[in-house]
Amino acid sequence: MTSSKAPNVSGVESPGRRTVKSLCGMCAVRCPIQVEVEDGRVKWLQGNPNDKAMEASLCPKGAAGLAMEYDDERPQYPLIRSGERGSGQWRRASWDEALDYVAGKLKEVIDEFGGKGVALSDRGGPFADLTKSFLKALGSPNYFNHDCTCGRNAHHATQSVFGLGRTGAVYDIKNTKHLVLYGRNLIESLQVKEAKEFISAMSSGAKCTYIDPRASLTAAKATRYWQIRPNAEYALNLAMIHHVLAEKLYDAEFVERWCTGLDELRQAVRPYTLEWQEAHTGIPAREVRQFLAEIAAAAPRVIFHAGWMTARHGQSFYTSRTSHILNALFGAIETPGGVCLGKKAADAGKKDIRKLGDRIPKVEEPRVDGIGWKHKHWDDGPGLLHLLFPAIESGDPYQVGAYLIYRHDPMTALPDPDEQKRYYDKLKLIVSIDVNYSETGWYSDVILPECTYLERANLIASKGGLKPNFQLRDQCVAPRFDSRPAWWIFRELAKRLGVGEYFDFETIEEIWEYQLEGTGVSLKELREKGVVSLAGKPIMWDRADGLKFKTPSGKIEFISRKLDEAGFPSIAPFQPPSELAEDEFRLLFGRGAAHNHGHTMNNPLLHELVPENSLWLHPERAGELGIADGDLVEVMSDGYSAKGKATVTPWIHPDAAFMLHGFGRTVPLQTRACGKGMADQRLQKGLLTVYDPVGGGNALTQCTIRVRKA
Ligand SMILES: Nc1nc2c(c(=O)[nH]1)N[C@H]1C(S)=C(S)[C@@H](COP(=O)(O)OP(=O)(O)OC[C@H]3O[C@@H](n4cnc5c(=O)[nH]c(N)nc54)[C@H](O)[C@@H]3O)O[C@H]1N2
Ligand SMILES: Nc1nc2c(c(=O)[nH]1)N[C@H]1C(S)=C(S)[C@@H](COP(=O)(O)OP(=O)(O)OC[C@H]3O[C@@H](n4cnc5c(=O)[nH]c(N)nc54)[C@H](O)[C@@H]3O)O[C@H]1N2
Ligand code: SF4
Ligand SMILES: [Mo]
Repeated sequence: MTSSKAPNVSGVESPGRRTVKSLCGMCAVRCPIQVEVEDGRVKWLQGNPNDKAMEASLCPKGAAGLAMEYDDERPQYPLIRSGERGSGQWRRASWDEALDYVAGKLKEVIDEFGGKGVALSDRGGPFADLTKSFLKALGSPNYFNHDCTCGRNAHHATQSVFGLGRTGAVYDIKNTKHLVLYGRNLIESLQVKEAKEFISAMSSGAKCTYIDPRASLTAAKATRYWQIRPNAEYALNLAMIHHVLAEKLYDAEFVERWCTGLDELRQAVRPYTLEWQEAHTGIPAREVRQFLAEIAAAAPRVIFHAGWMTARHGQSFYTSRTSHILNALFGAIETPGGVCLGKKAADAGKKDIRKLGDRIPKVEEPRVDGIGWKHKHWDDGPGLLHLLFPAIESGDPYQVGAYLIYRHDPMTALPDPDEQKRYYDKLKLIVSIDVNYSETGWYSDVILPECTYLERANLIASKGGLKPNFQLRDQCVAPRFDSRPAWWIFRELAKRLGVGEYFDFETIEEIWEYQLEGTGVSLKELREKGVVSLAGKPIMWDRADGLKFKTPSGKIEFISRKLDEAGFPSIAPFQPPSELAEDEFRLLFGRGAAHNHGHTMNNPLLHELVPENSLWLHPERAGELGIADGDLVEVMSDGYSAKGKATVTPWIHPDAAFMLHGFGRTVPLQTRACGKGMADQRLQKGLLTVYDPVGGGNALTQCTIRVRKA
């Protein structure tokens, strides 16, 4: 078996100029891009001009793709650990050697525990057919992704109301009259198209109410900002629903036609008046009353954003759930400027792409995290990664021995990396497939370097929305180092494990042809355009008779039968956040426009823009501690502390402290980022297995800290 040469897409090494349509890979939004290549080098990156909403632009991270590509501080060849885990001692390996090593260990695990003893997590998204198929071929149900620390609560909440996943609720921001955001920081935690739509709506006179304990740049663009007490917005939503029902501000016709459970909803929110919420949220009742009058006047062109990430506490699920109930009460469903229902290829009358997994027999084994059998109210797709850890420790319901990590960094993305290590130490094999040195990669047994997004091609992506489409990430240049694309890596492992028949593709073009068969879309067109839309215009269903909800009742469920069956209330009583001791702060976190999670901190350009994070503190609280703006502070949580600068500002709630996520890197080979700033996930001590019991997502904002001047 020879694996000495990277499997380049044909033509990629030809001299001269080429223009390639592809997808950005600097974050998981995957904006359509156009790449100018000259003599095998990337010269210019911009948004795909065919995509009108992109207007050829990129965000700062997208533009810094060039700096990432030509940076040498990334893994350049396979590495096998030669010292203790985490010791930073590695030896260089050839691909054959590294793959033989990984396959050998996987075989041992499979012989001992069966295929189900192999778990894998990745970044999810439209390319996950590859990793899911790999596991399926091994007979493992244990596919996980990042989502337990991202959108899971909002996902499950959206399912409980509409029967659709989180991304099945499509916000028509461009045409809205009033957008309500609960910490959804559209301007900084951005997707290029969405940020542009927001600015365009605001310049056409739309209003935005932004609710967040700290004022982000989105607050600066909003027409109203409420500095809400952290983790209390569910109280606000309950009271708003109460008021909307009591004052009959809702769209009775829409609710009568499409919603179930109105009477029970009315009953459930009876105790929660606008005055009641004031004590919990700090938002004056009269302001909420005025706000709801504005919303009622603008309805149905209004959006209560159910969140992507936002606050992550024990009742996040109910916050998202009640936001969608508010959307439904105002009739803001499947209407311009409201929340539209996502469509798939079939809704455009087209055949979707074929999956690699279609050819592989179904796995009958139960998931190790209990989802689908023990926990039936959760979607079994990517499960909940935090539930893998206790199973690794207890061997209940069965033993997992190997963990493959592809485009994921759990020691940055999940709380308390030190606690994670305890679990990892029970595994026989940990492999990281990454383009960077991740925190988890550094603690693993083998690092397999993937080619960067500019150096590789991916499977074709099928994307839902109002205009479902197919998208292609094409290869722009040959890899600079001894790295390989994921499809090749998993194929090579599959071959070594005796399931190569399911991955019998020599080139990515063969995979693309397989995927496109019968769809009516040609590879030629896809490569020319980068994105091929399956519908001429946005598909909107008829609100009189054509809406489709995949709930048990076929309607919008204010009261969910599925939740009932699982023993959870559809509208739970509000639980105030735990009391803070006098010297405690609730640690909040979020993103800035210049970085993506923890993997751009070492990018030469982005590092220059934002080299470290700081701790936001309210002047009153900072004053009590003798801390002035710019002072060095020590931030402490149970048994862990970090040092960084203080930003003293009234734009943060006095109960809270805030920092950007992703800093405080520890891998010494990332010389720019190593040791700079503070790592929020390391401060989240003891929270690895603390989660919202109904939504399933990690309760990250339940973290409390103490601060002193350093
Ligand atoms: N404390 C705290 N925890 C959080 C968050 C937070 O704000 N605070 N945010 C949460 C959210 S919203 C999310 S989505 C998750 C994100 O968590 P992750 O998905 O883990 O985050 P990323 O840094 O995007 O990517 C993970 C890894 O993918 C690698 N990578 C990037 N591009 C490629 C590529 O092309 N190929 C390969 N093979 N690897 C690549 C990166 O180098 C990085 O090591 O974290 C969550 N966890
Ligand atoms: N530049 C950039 N853009 C990104 C990403 C990135 O890494 N960088 N990541 C992408 C990903 S994976 C995701 S999930 C999205 C996340 O996008 P968002 O959901 O917008 O999430 P965050 O940036 O984490 O912002 C969270 C905000 O919630 C606020 N918050 C904290 N507690 C509360 C509370 O109790 N109530 C309210 N109302 N607000 C609260 C915080 O103060 C913070 O401002 O961003 C995406 N876009
Ligand atoms: S939002 Fe920025 S980094 Fe993310 S895909 Fe789009 S251009 Fe790239
Ligand atoms: Mo996320």
